[in-house]
Amino acid sequence: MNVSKMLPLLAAGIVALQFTSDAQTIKIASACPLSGAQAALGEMVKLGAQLAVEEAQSAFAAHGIKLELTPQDDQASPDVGVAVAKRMVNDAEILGVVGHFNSGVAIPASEVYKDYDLCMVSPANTNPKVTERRYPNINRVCGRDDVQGPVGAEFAVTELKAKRVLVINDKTAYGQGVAEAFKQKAAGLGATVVGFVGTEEKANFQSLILQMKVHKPDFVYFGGIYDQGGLLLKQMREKSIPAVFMGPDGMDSSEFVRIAQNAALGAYYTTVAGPVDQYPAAAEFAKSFEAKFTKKPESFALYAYDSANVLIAALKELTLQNPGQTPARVDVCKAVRKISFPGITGLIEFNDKGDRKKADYYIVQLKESAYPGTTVKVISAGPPGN
Ligand code: ABU
Repeated sequence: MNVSKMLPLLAAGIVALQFTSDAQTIKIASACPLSGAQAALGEMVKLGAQLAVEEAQSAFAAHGIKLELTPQDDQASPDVGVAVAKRMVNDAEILGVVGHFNSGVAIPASEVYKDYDLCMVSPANTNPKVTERRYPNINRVCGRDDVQGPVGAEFAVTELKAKRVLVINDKTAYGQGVAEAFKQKAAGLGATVVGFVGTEEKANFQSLILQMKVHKPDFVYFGGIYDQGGLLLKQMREKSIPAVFMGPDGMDSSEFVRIAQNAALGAYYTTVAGPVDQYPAAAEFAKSFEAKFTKKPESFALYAYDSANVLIAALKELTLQNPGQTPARVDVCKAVRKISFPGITGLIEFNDKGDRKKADYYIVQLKESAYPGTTVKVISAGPPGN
């Protein structure tokens, strides 16, 4: 049966997709932690990308192309991420990567992608270095930590009146970078930074809590991910540390609230991926996501959906230009870089570094111990220097 005859039947759900052995396959990979302590955030990235790919499959099938998602688990580890990247560049059918989640993984993995012109669109990497290297194949649809950190600091000092600030980080490229950016801005606005501490501790934060008892901060900023941040906050409250708590978008997960429990009440986080209710265009996406996966989409699922759709739009354009030919990876990179795509998170266009021309930054408070919190402020900004 030829493809044009199949389409009405497909639309009616009468036949399953069938491809001859010479059908062209194009794969989009998702690359994020699917196991380990950060798997909850990684799952949102994978599912967002999966929904976008599944929605696009029939359009590609009409041109004899089998579009697939190939989910990869980088375990939030730079070494595993590089190994995954090396494997992916050798699969000629992979023409784009949605990921990674962690900047500390994306930075070394993208050194591999660069040599093979494999296009990466990250829904979540916020460290400036991801795009500051100006690689033509590396892009992000989210904002950057040199804006996110200062946005949090300005809110902390000018609106919450933070005076004595303890800044903690997880010693990763992401956590340390965003904590530095927060610290500099908070100090510039007149707050006293009583300490800047890196920790890889995952279970027992008593030595940090001892420092809080000594230095008496009225504000604690934690640059890192929810698995550490949630537990740190829980243990702070158990030891009656009253300081206001804020973290960056690494806290943007229902797992943060599950781990911190009642201690989450009142905490703040900044995020580059706002709650679903902040995006009117995401209502349909949210319905389809919940119907398909029987769970609500969290913020980074929206950004992964948009990242995948940016790649899909570029691939559609290229396959229409040259029917029957697999697009060259380098052409995918070029098409993505010049895209103007109306995503569910707004218009997506990249500058010459691969940063989104205008990104949104949210300040969210957990007014109840329930995710997502309440958006208290939204700032739209371009990347620094633009
Ligand atoms: N920005 C969310 C945390 C991931 C990262 O950039 O490392």
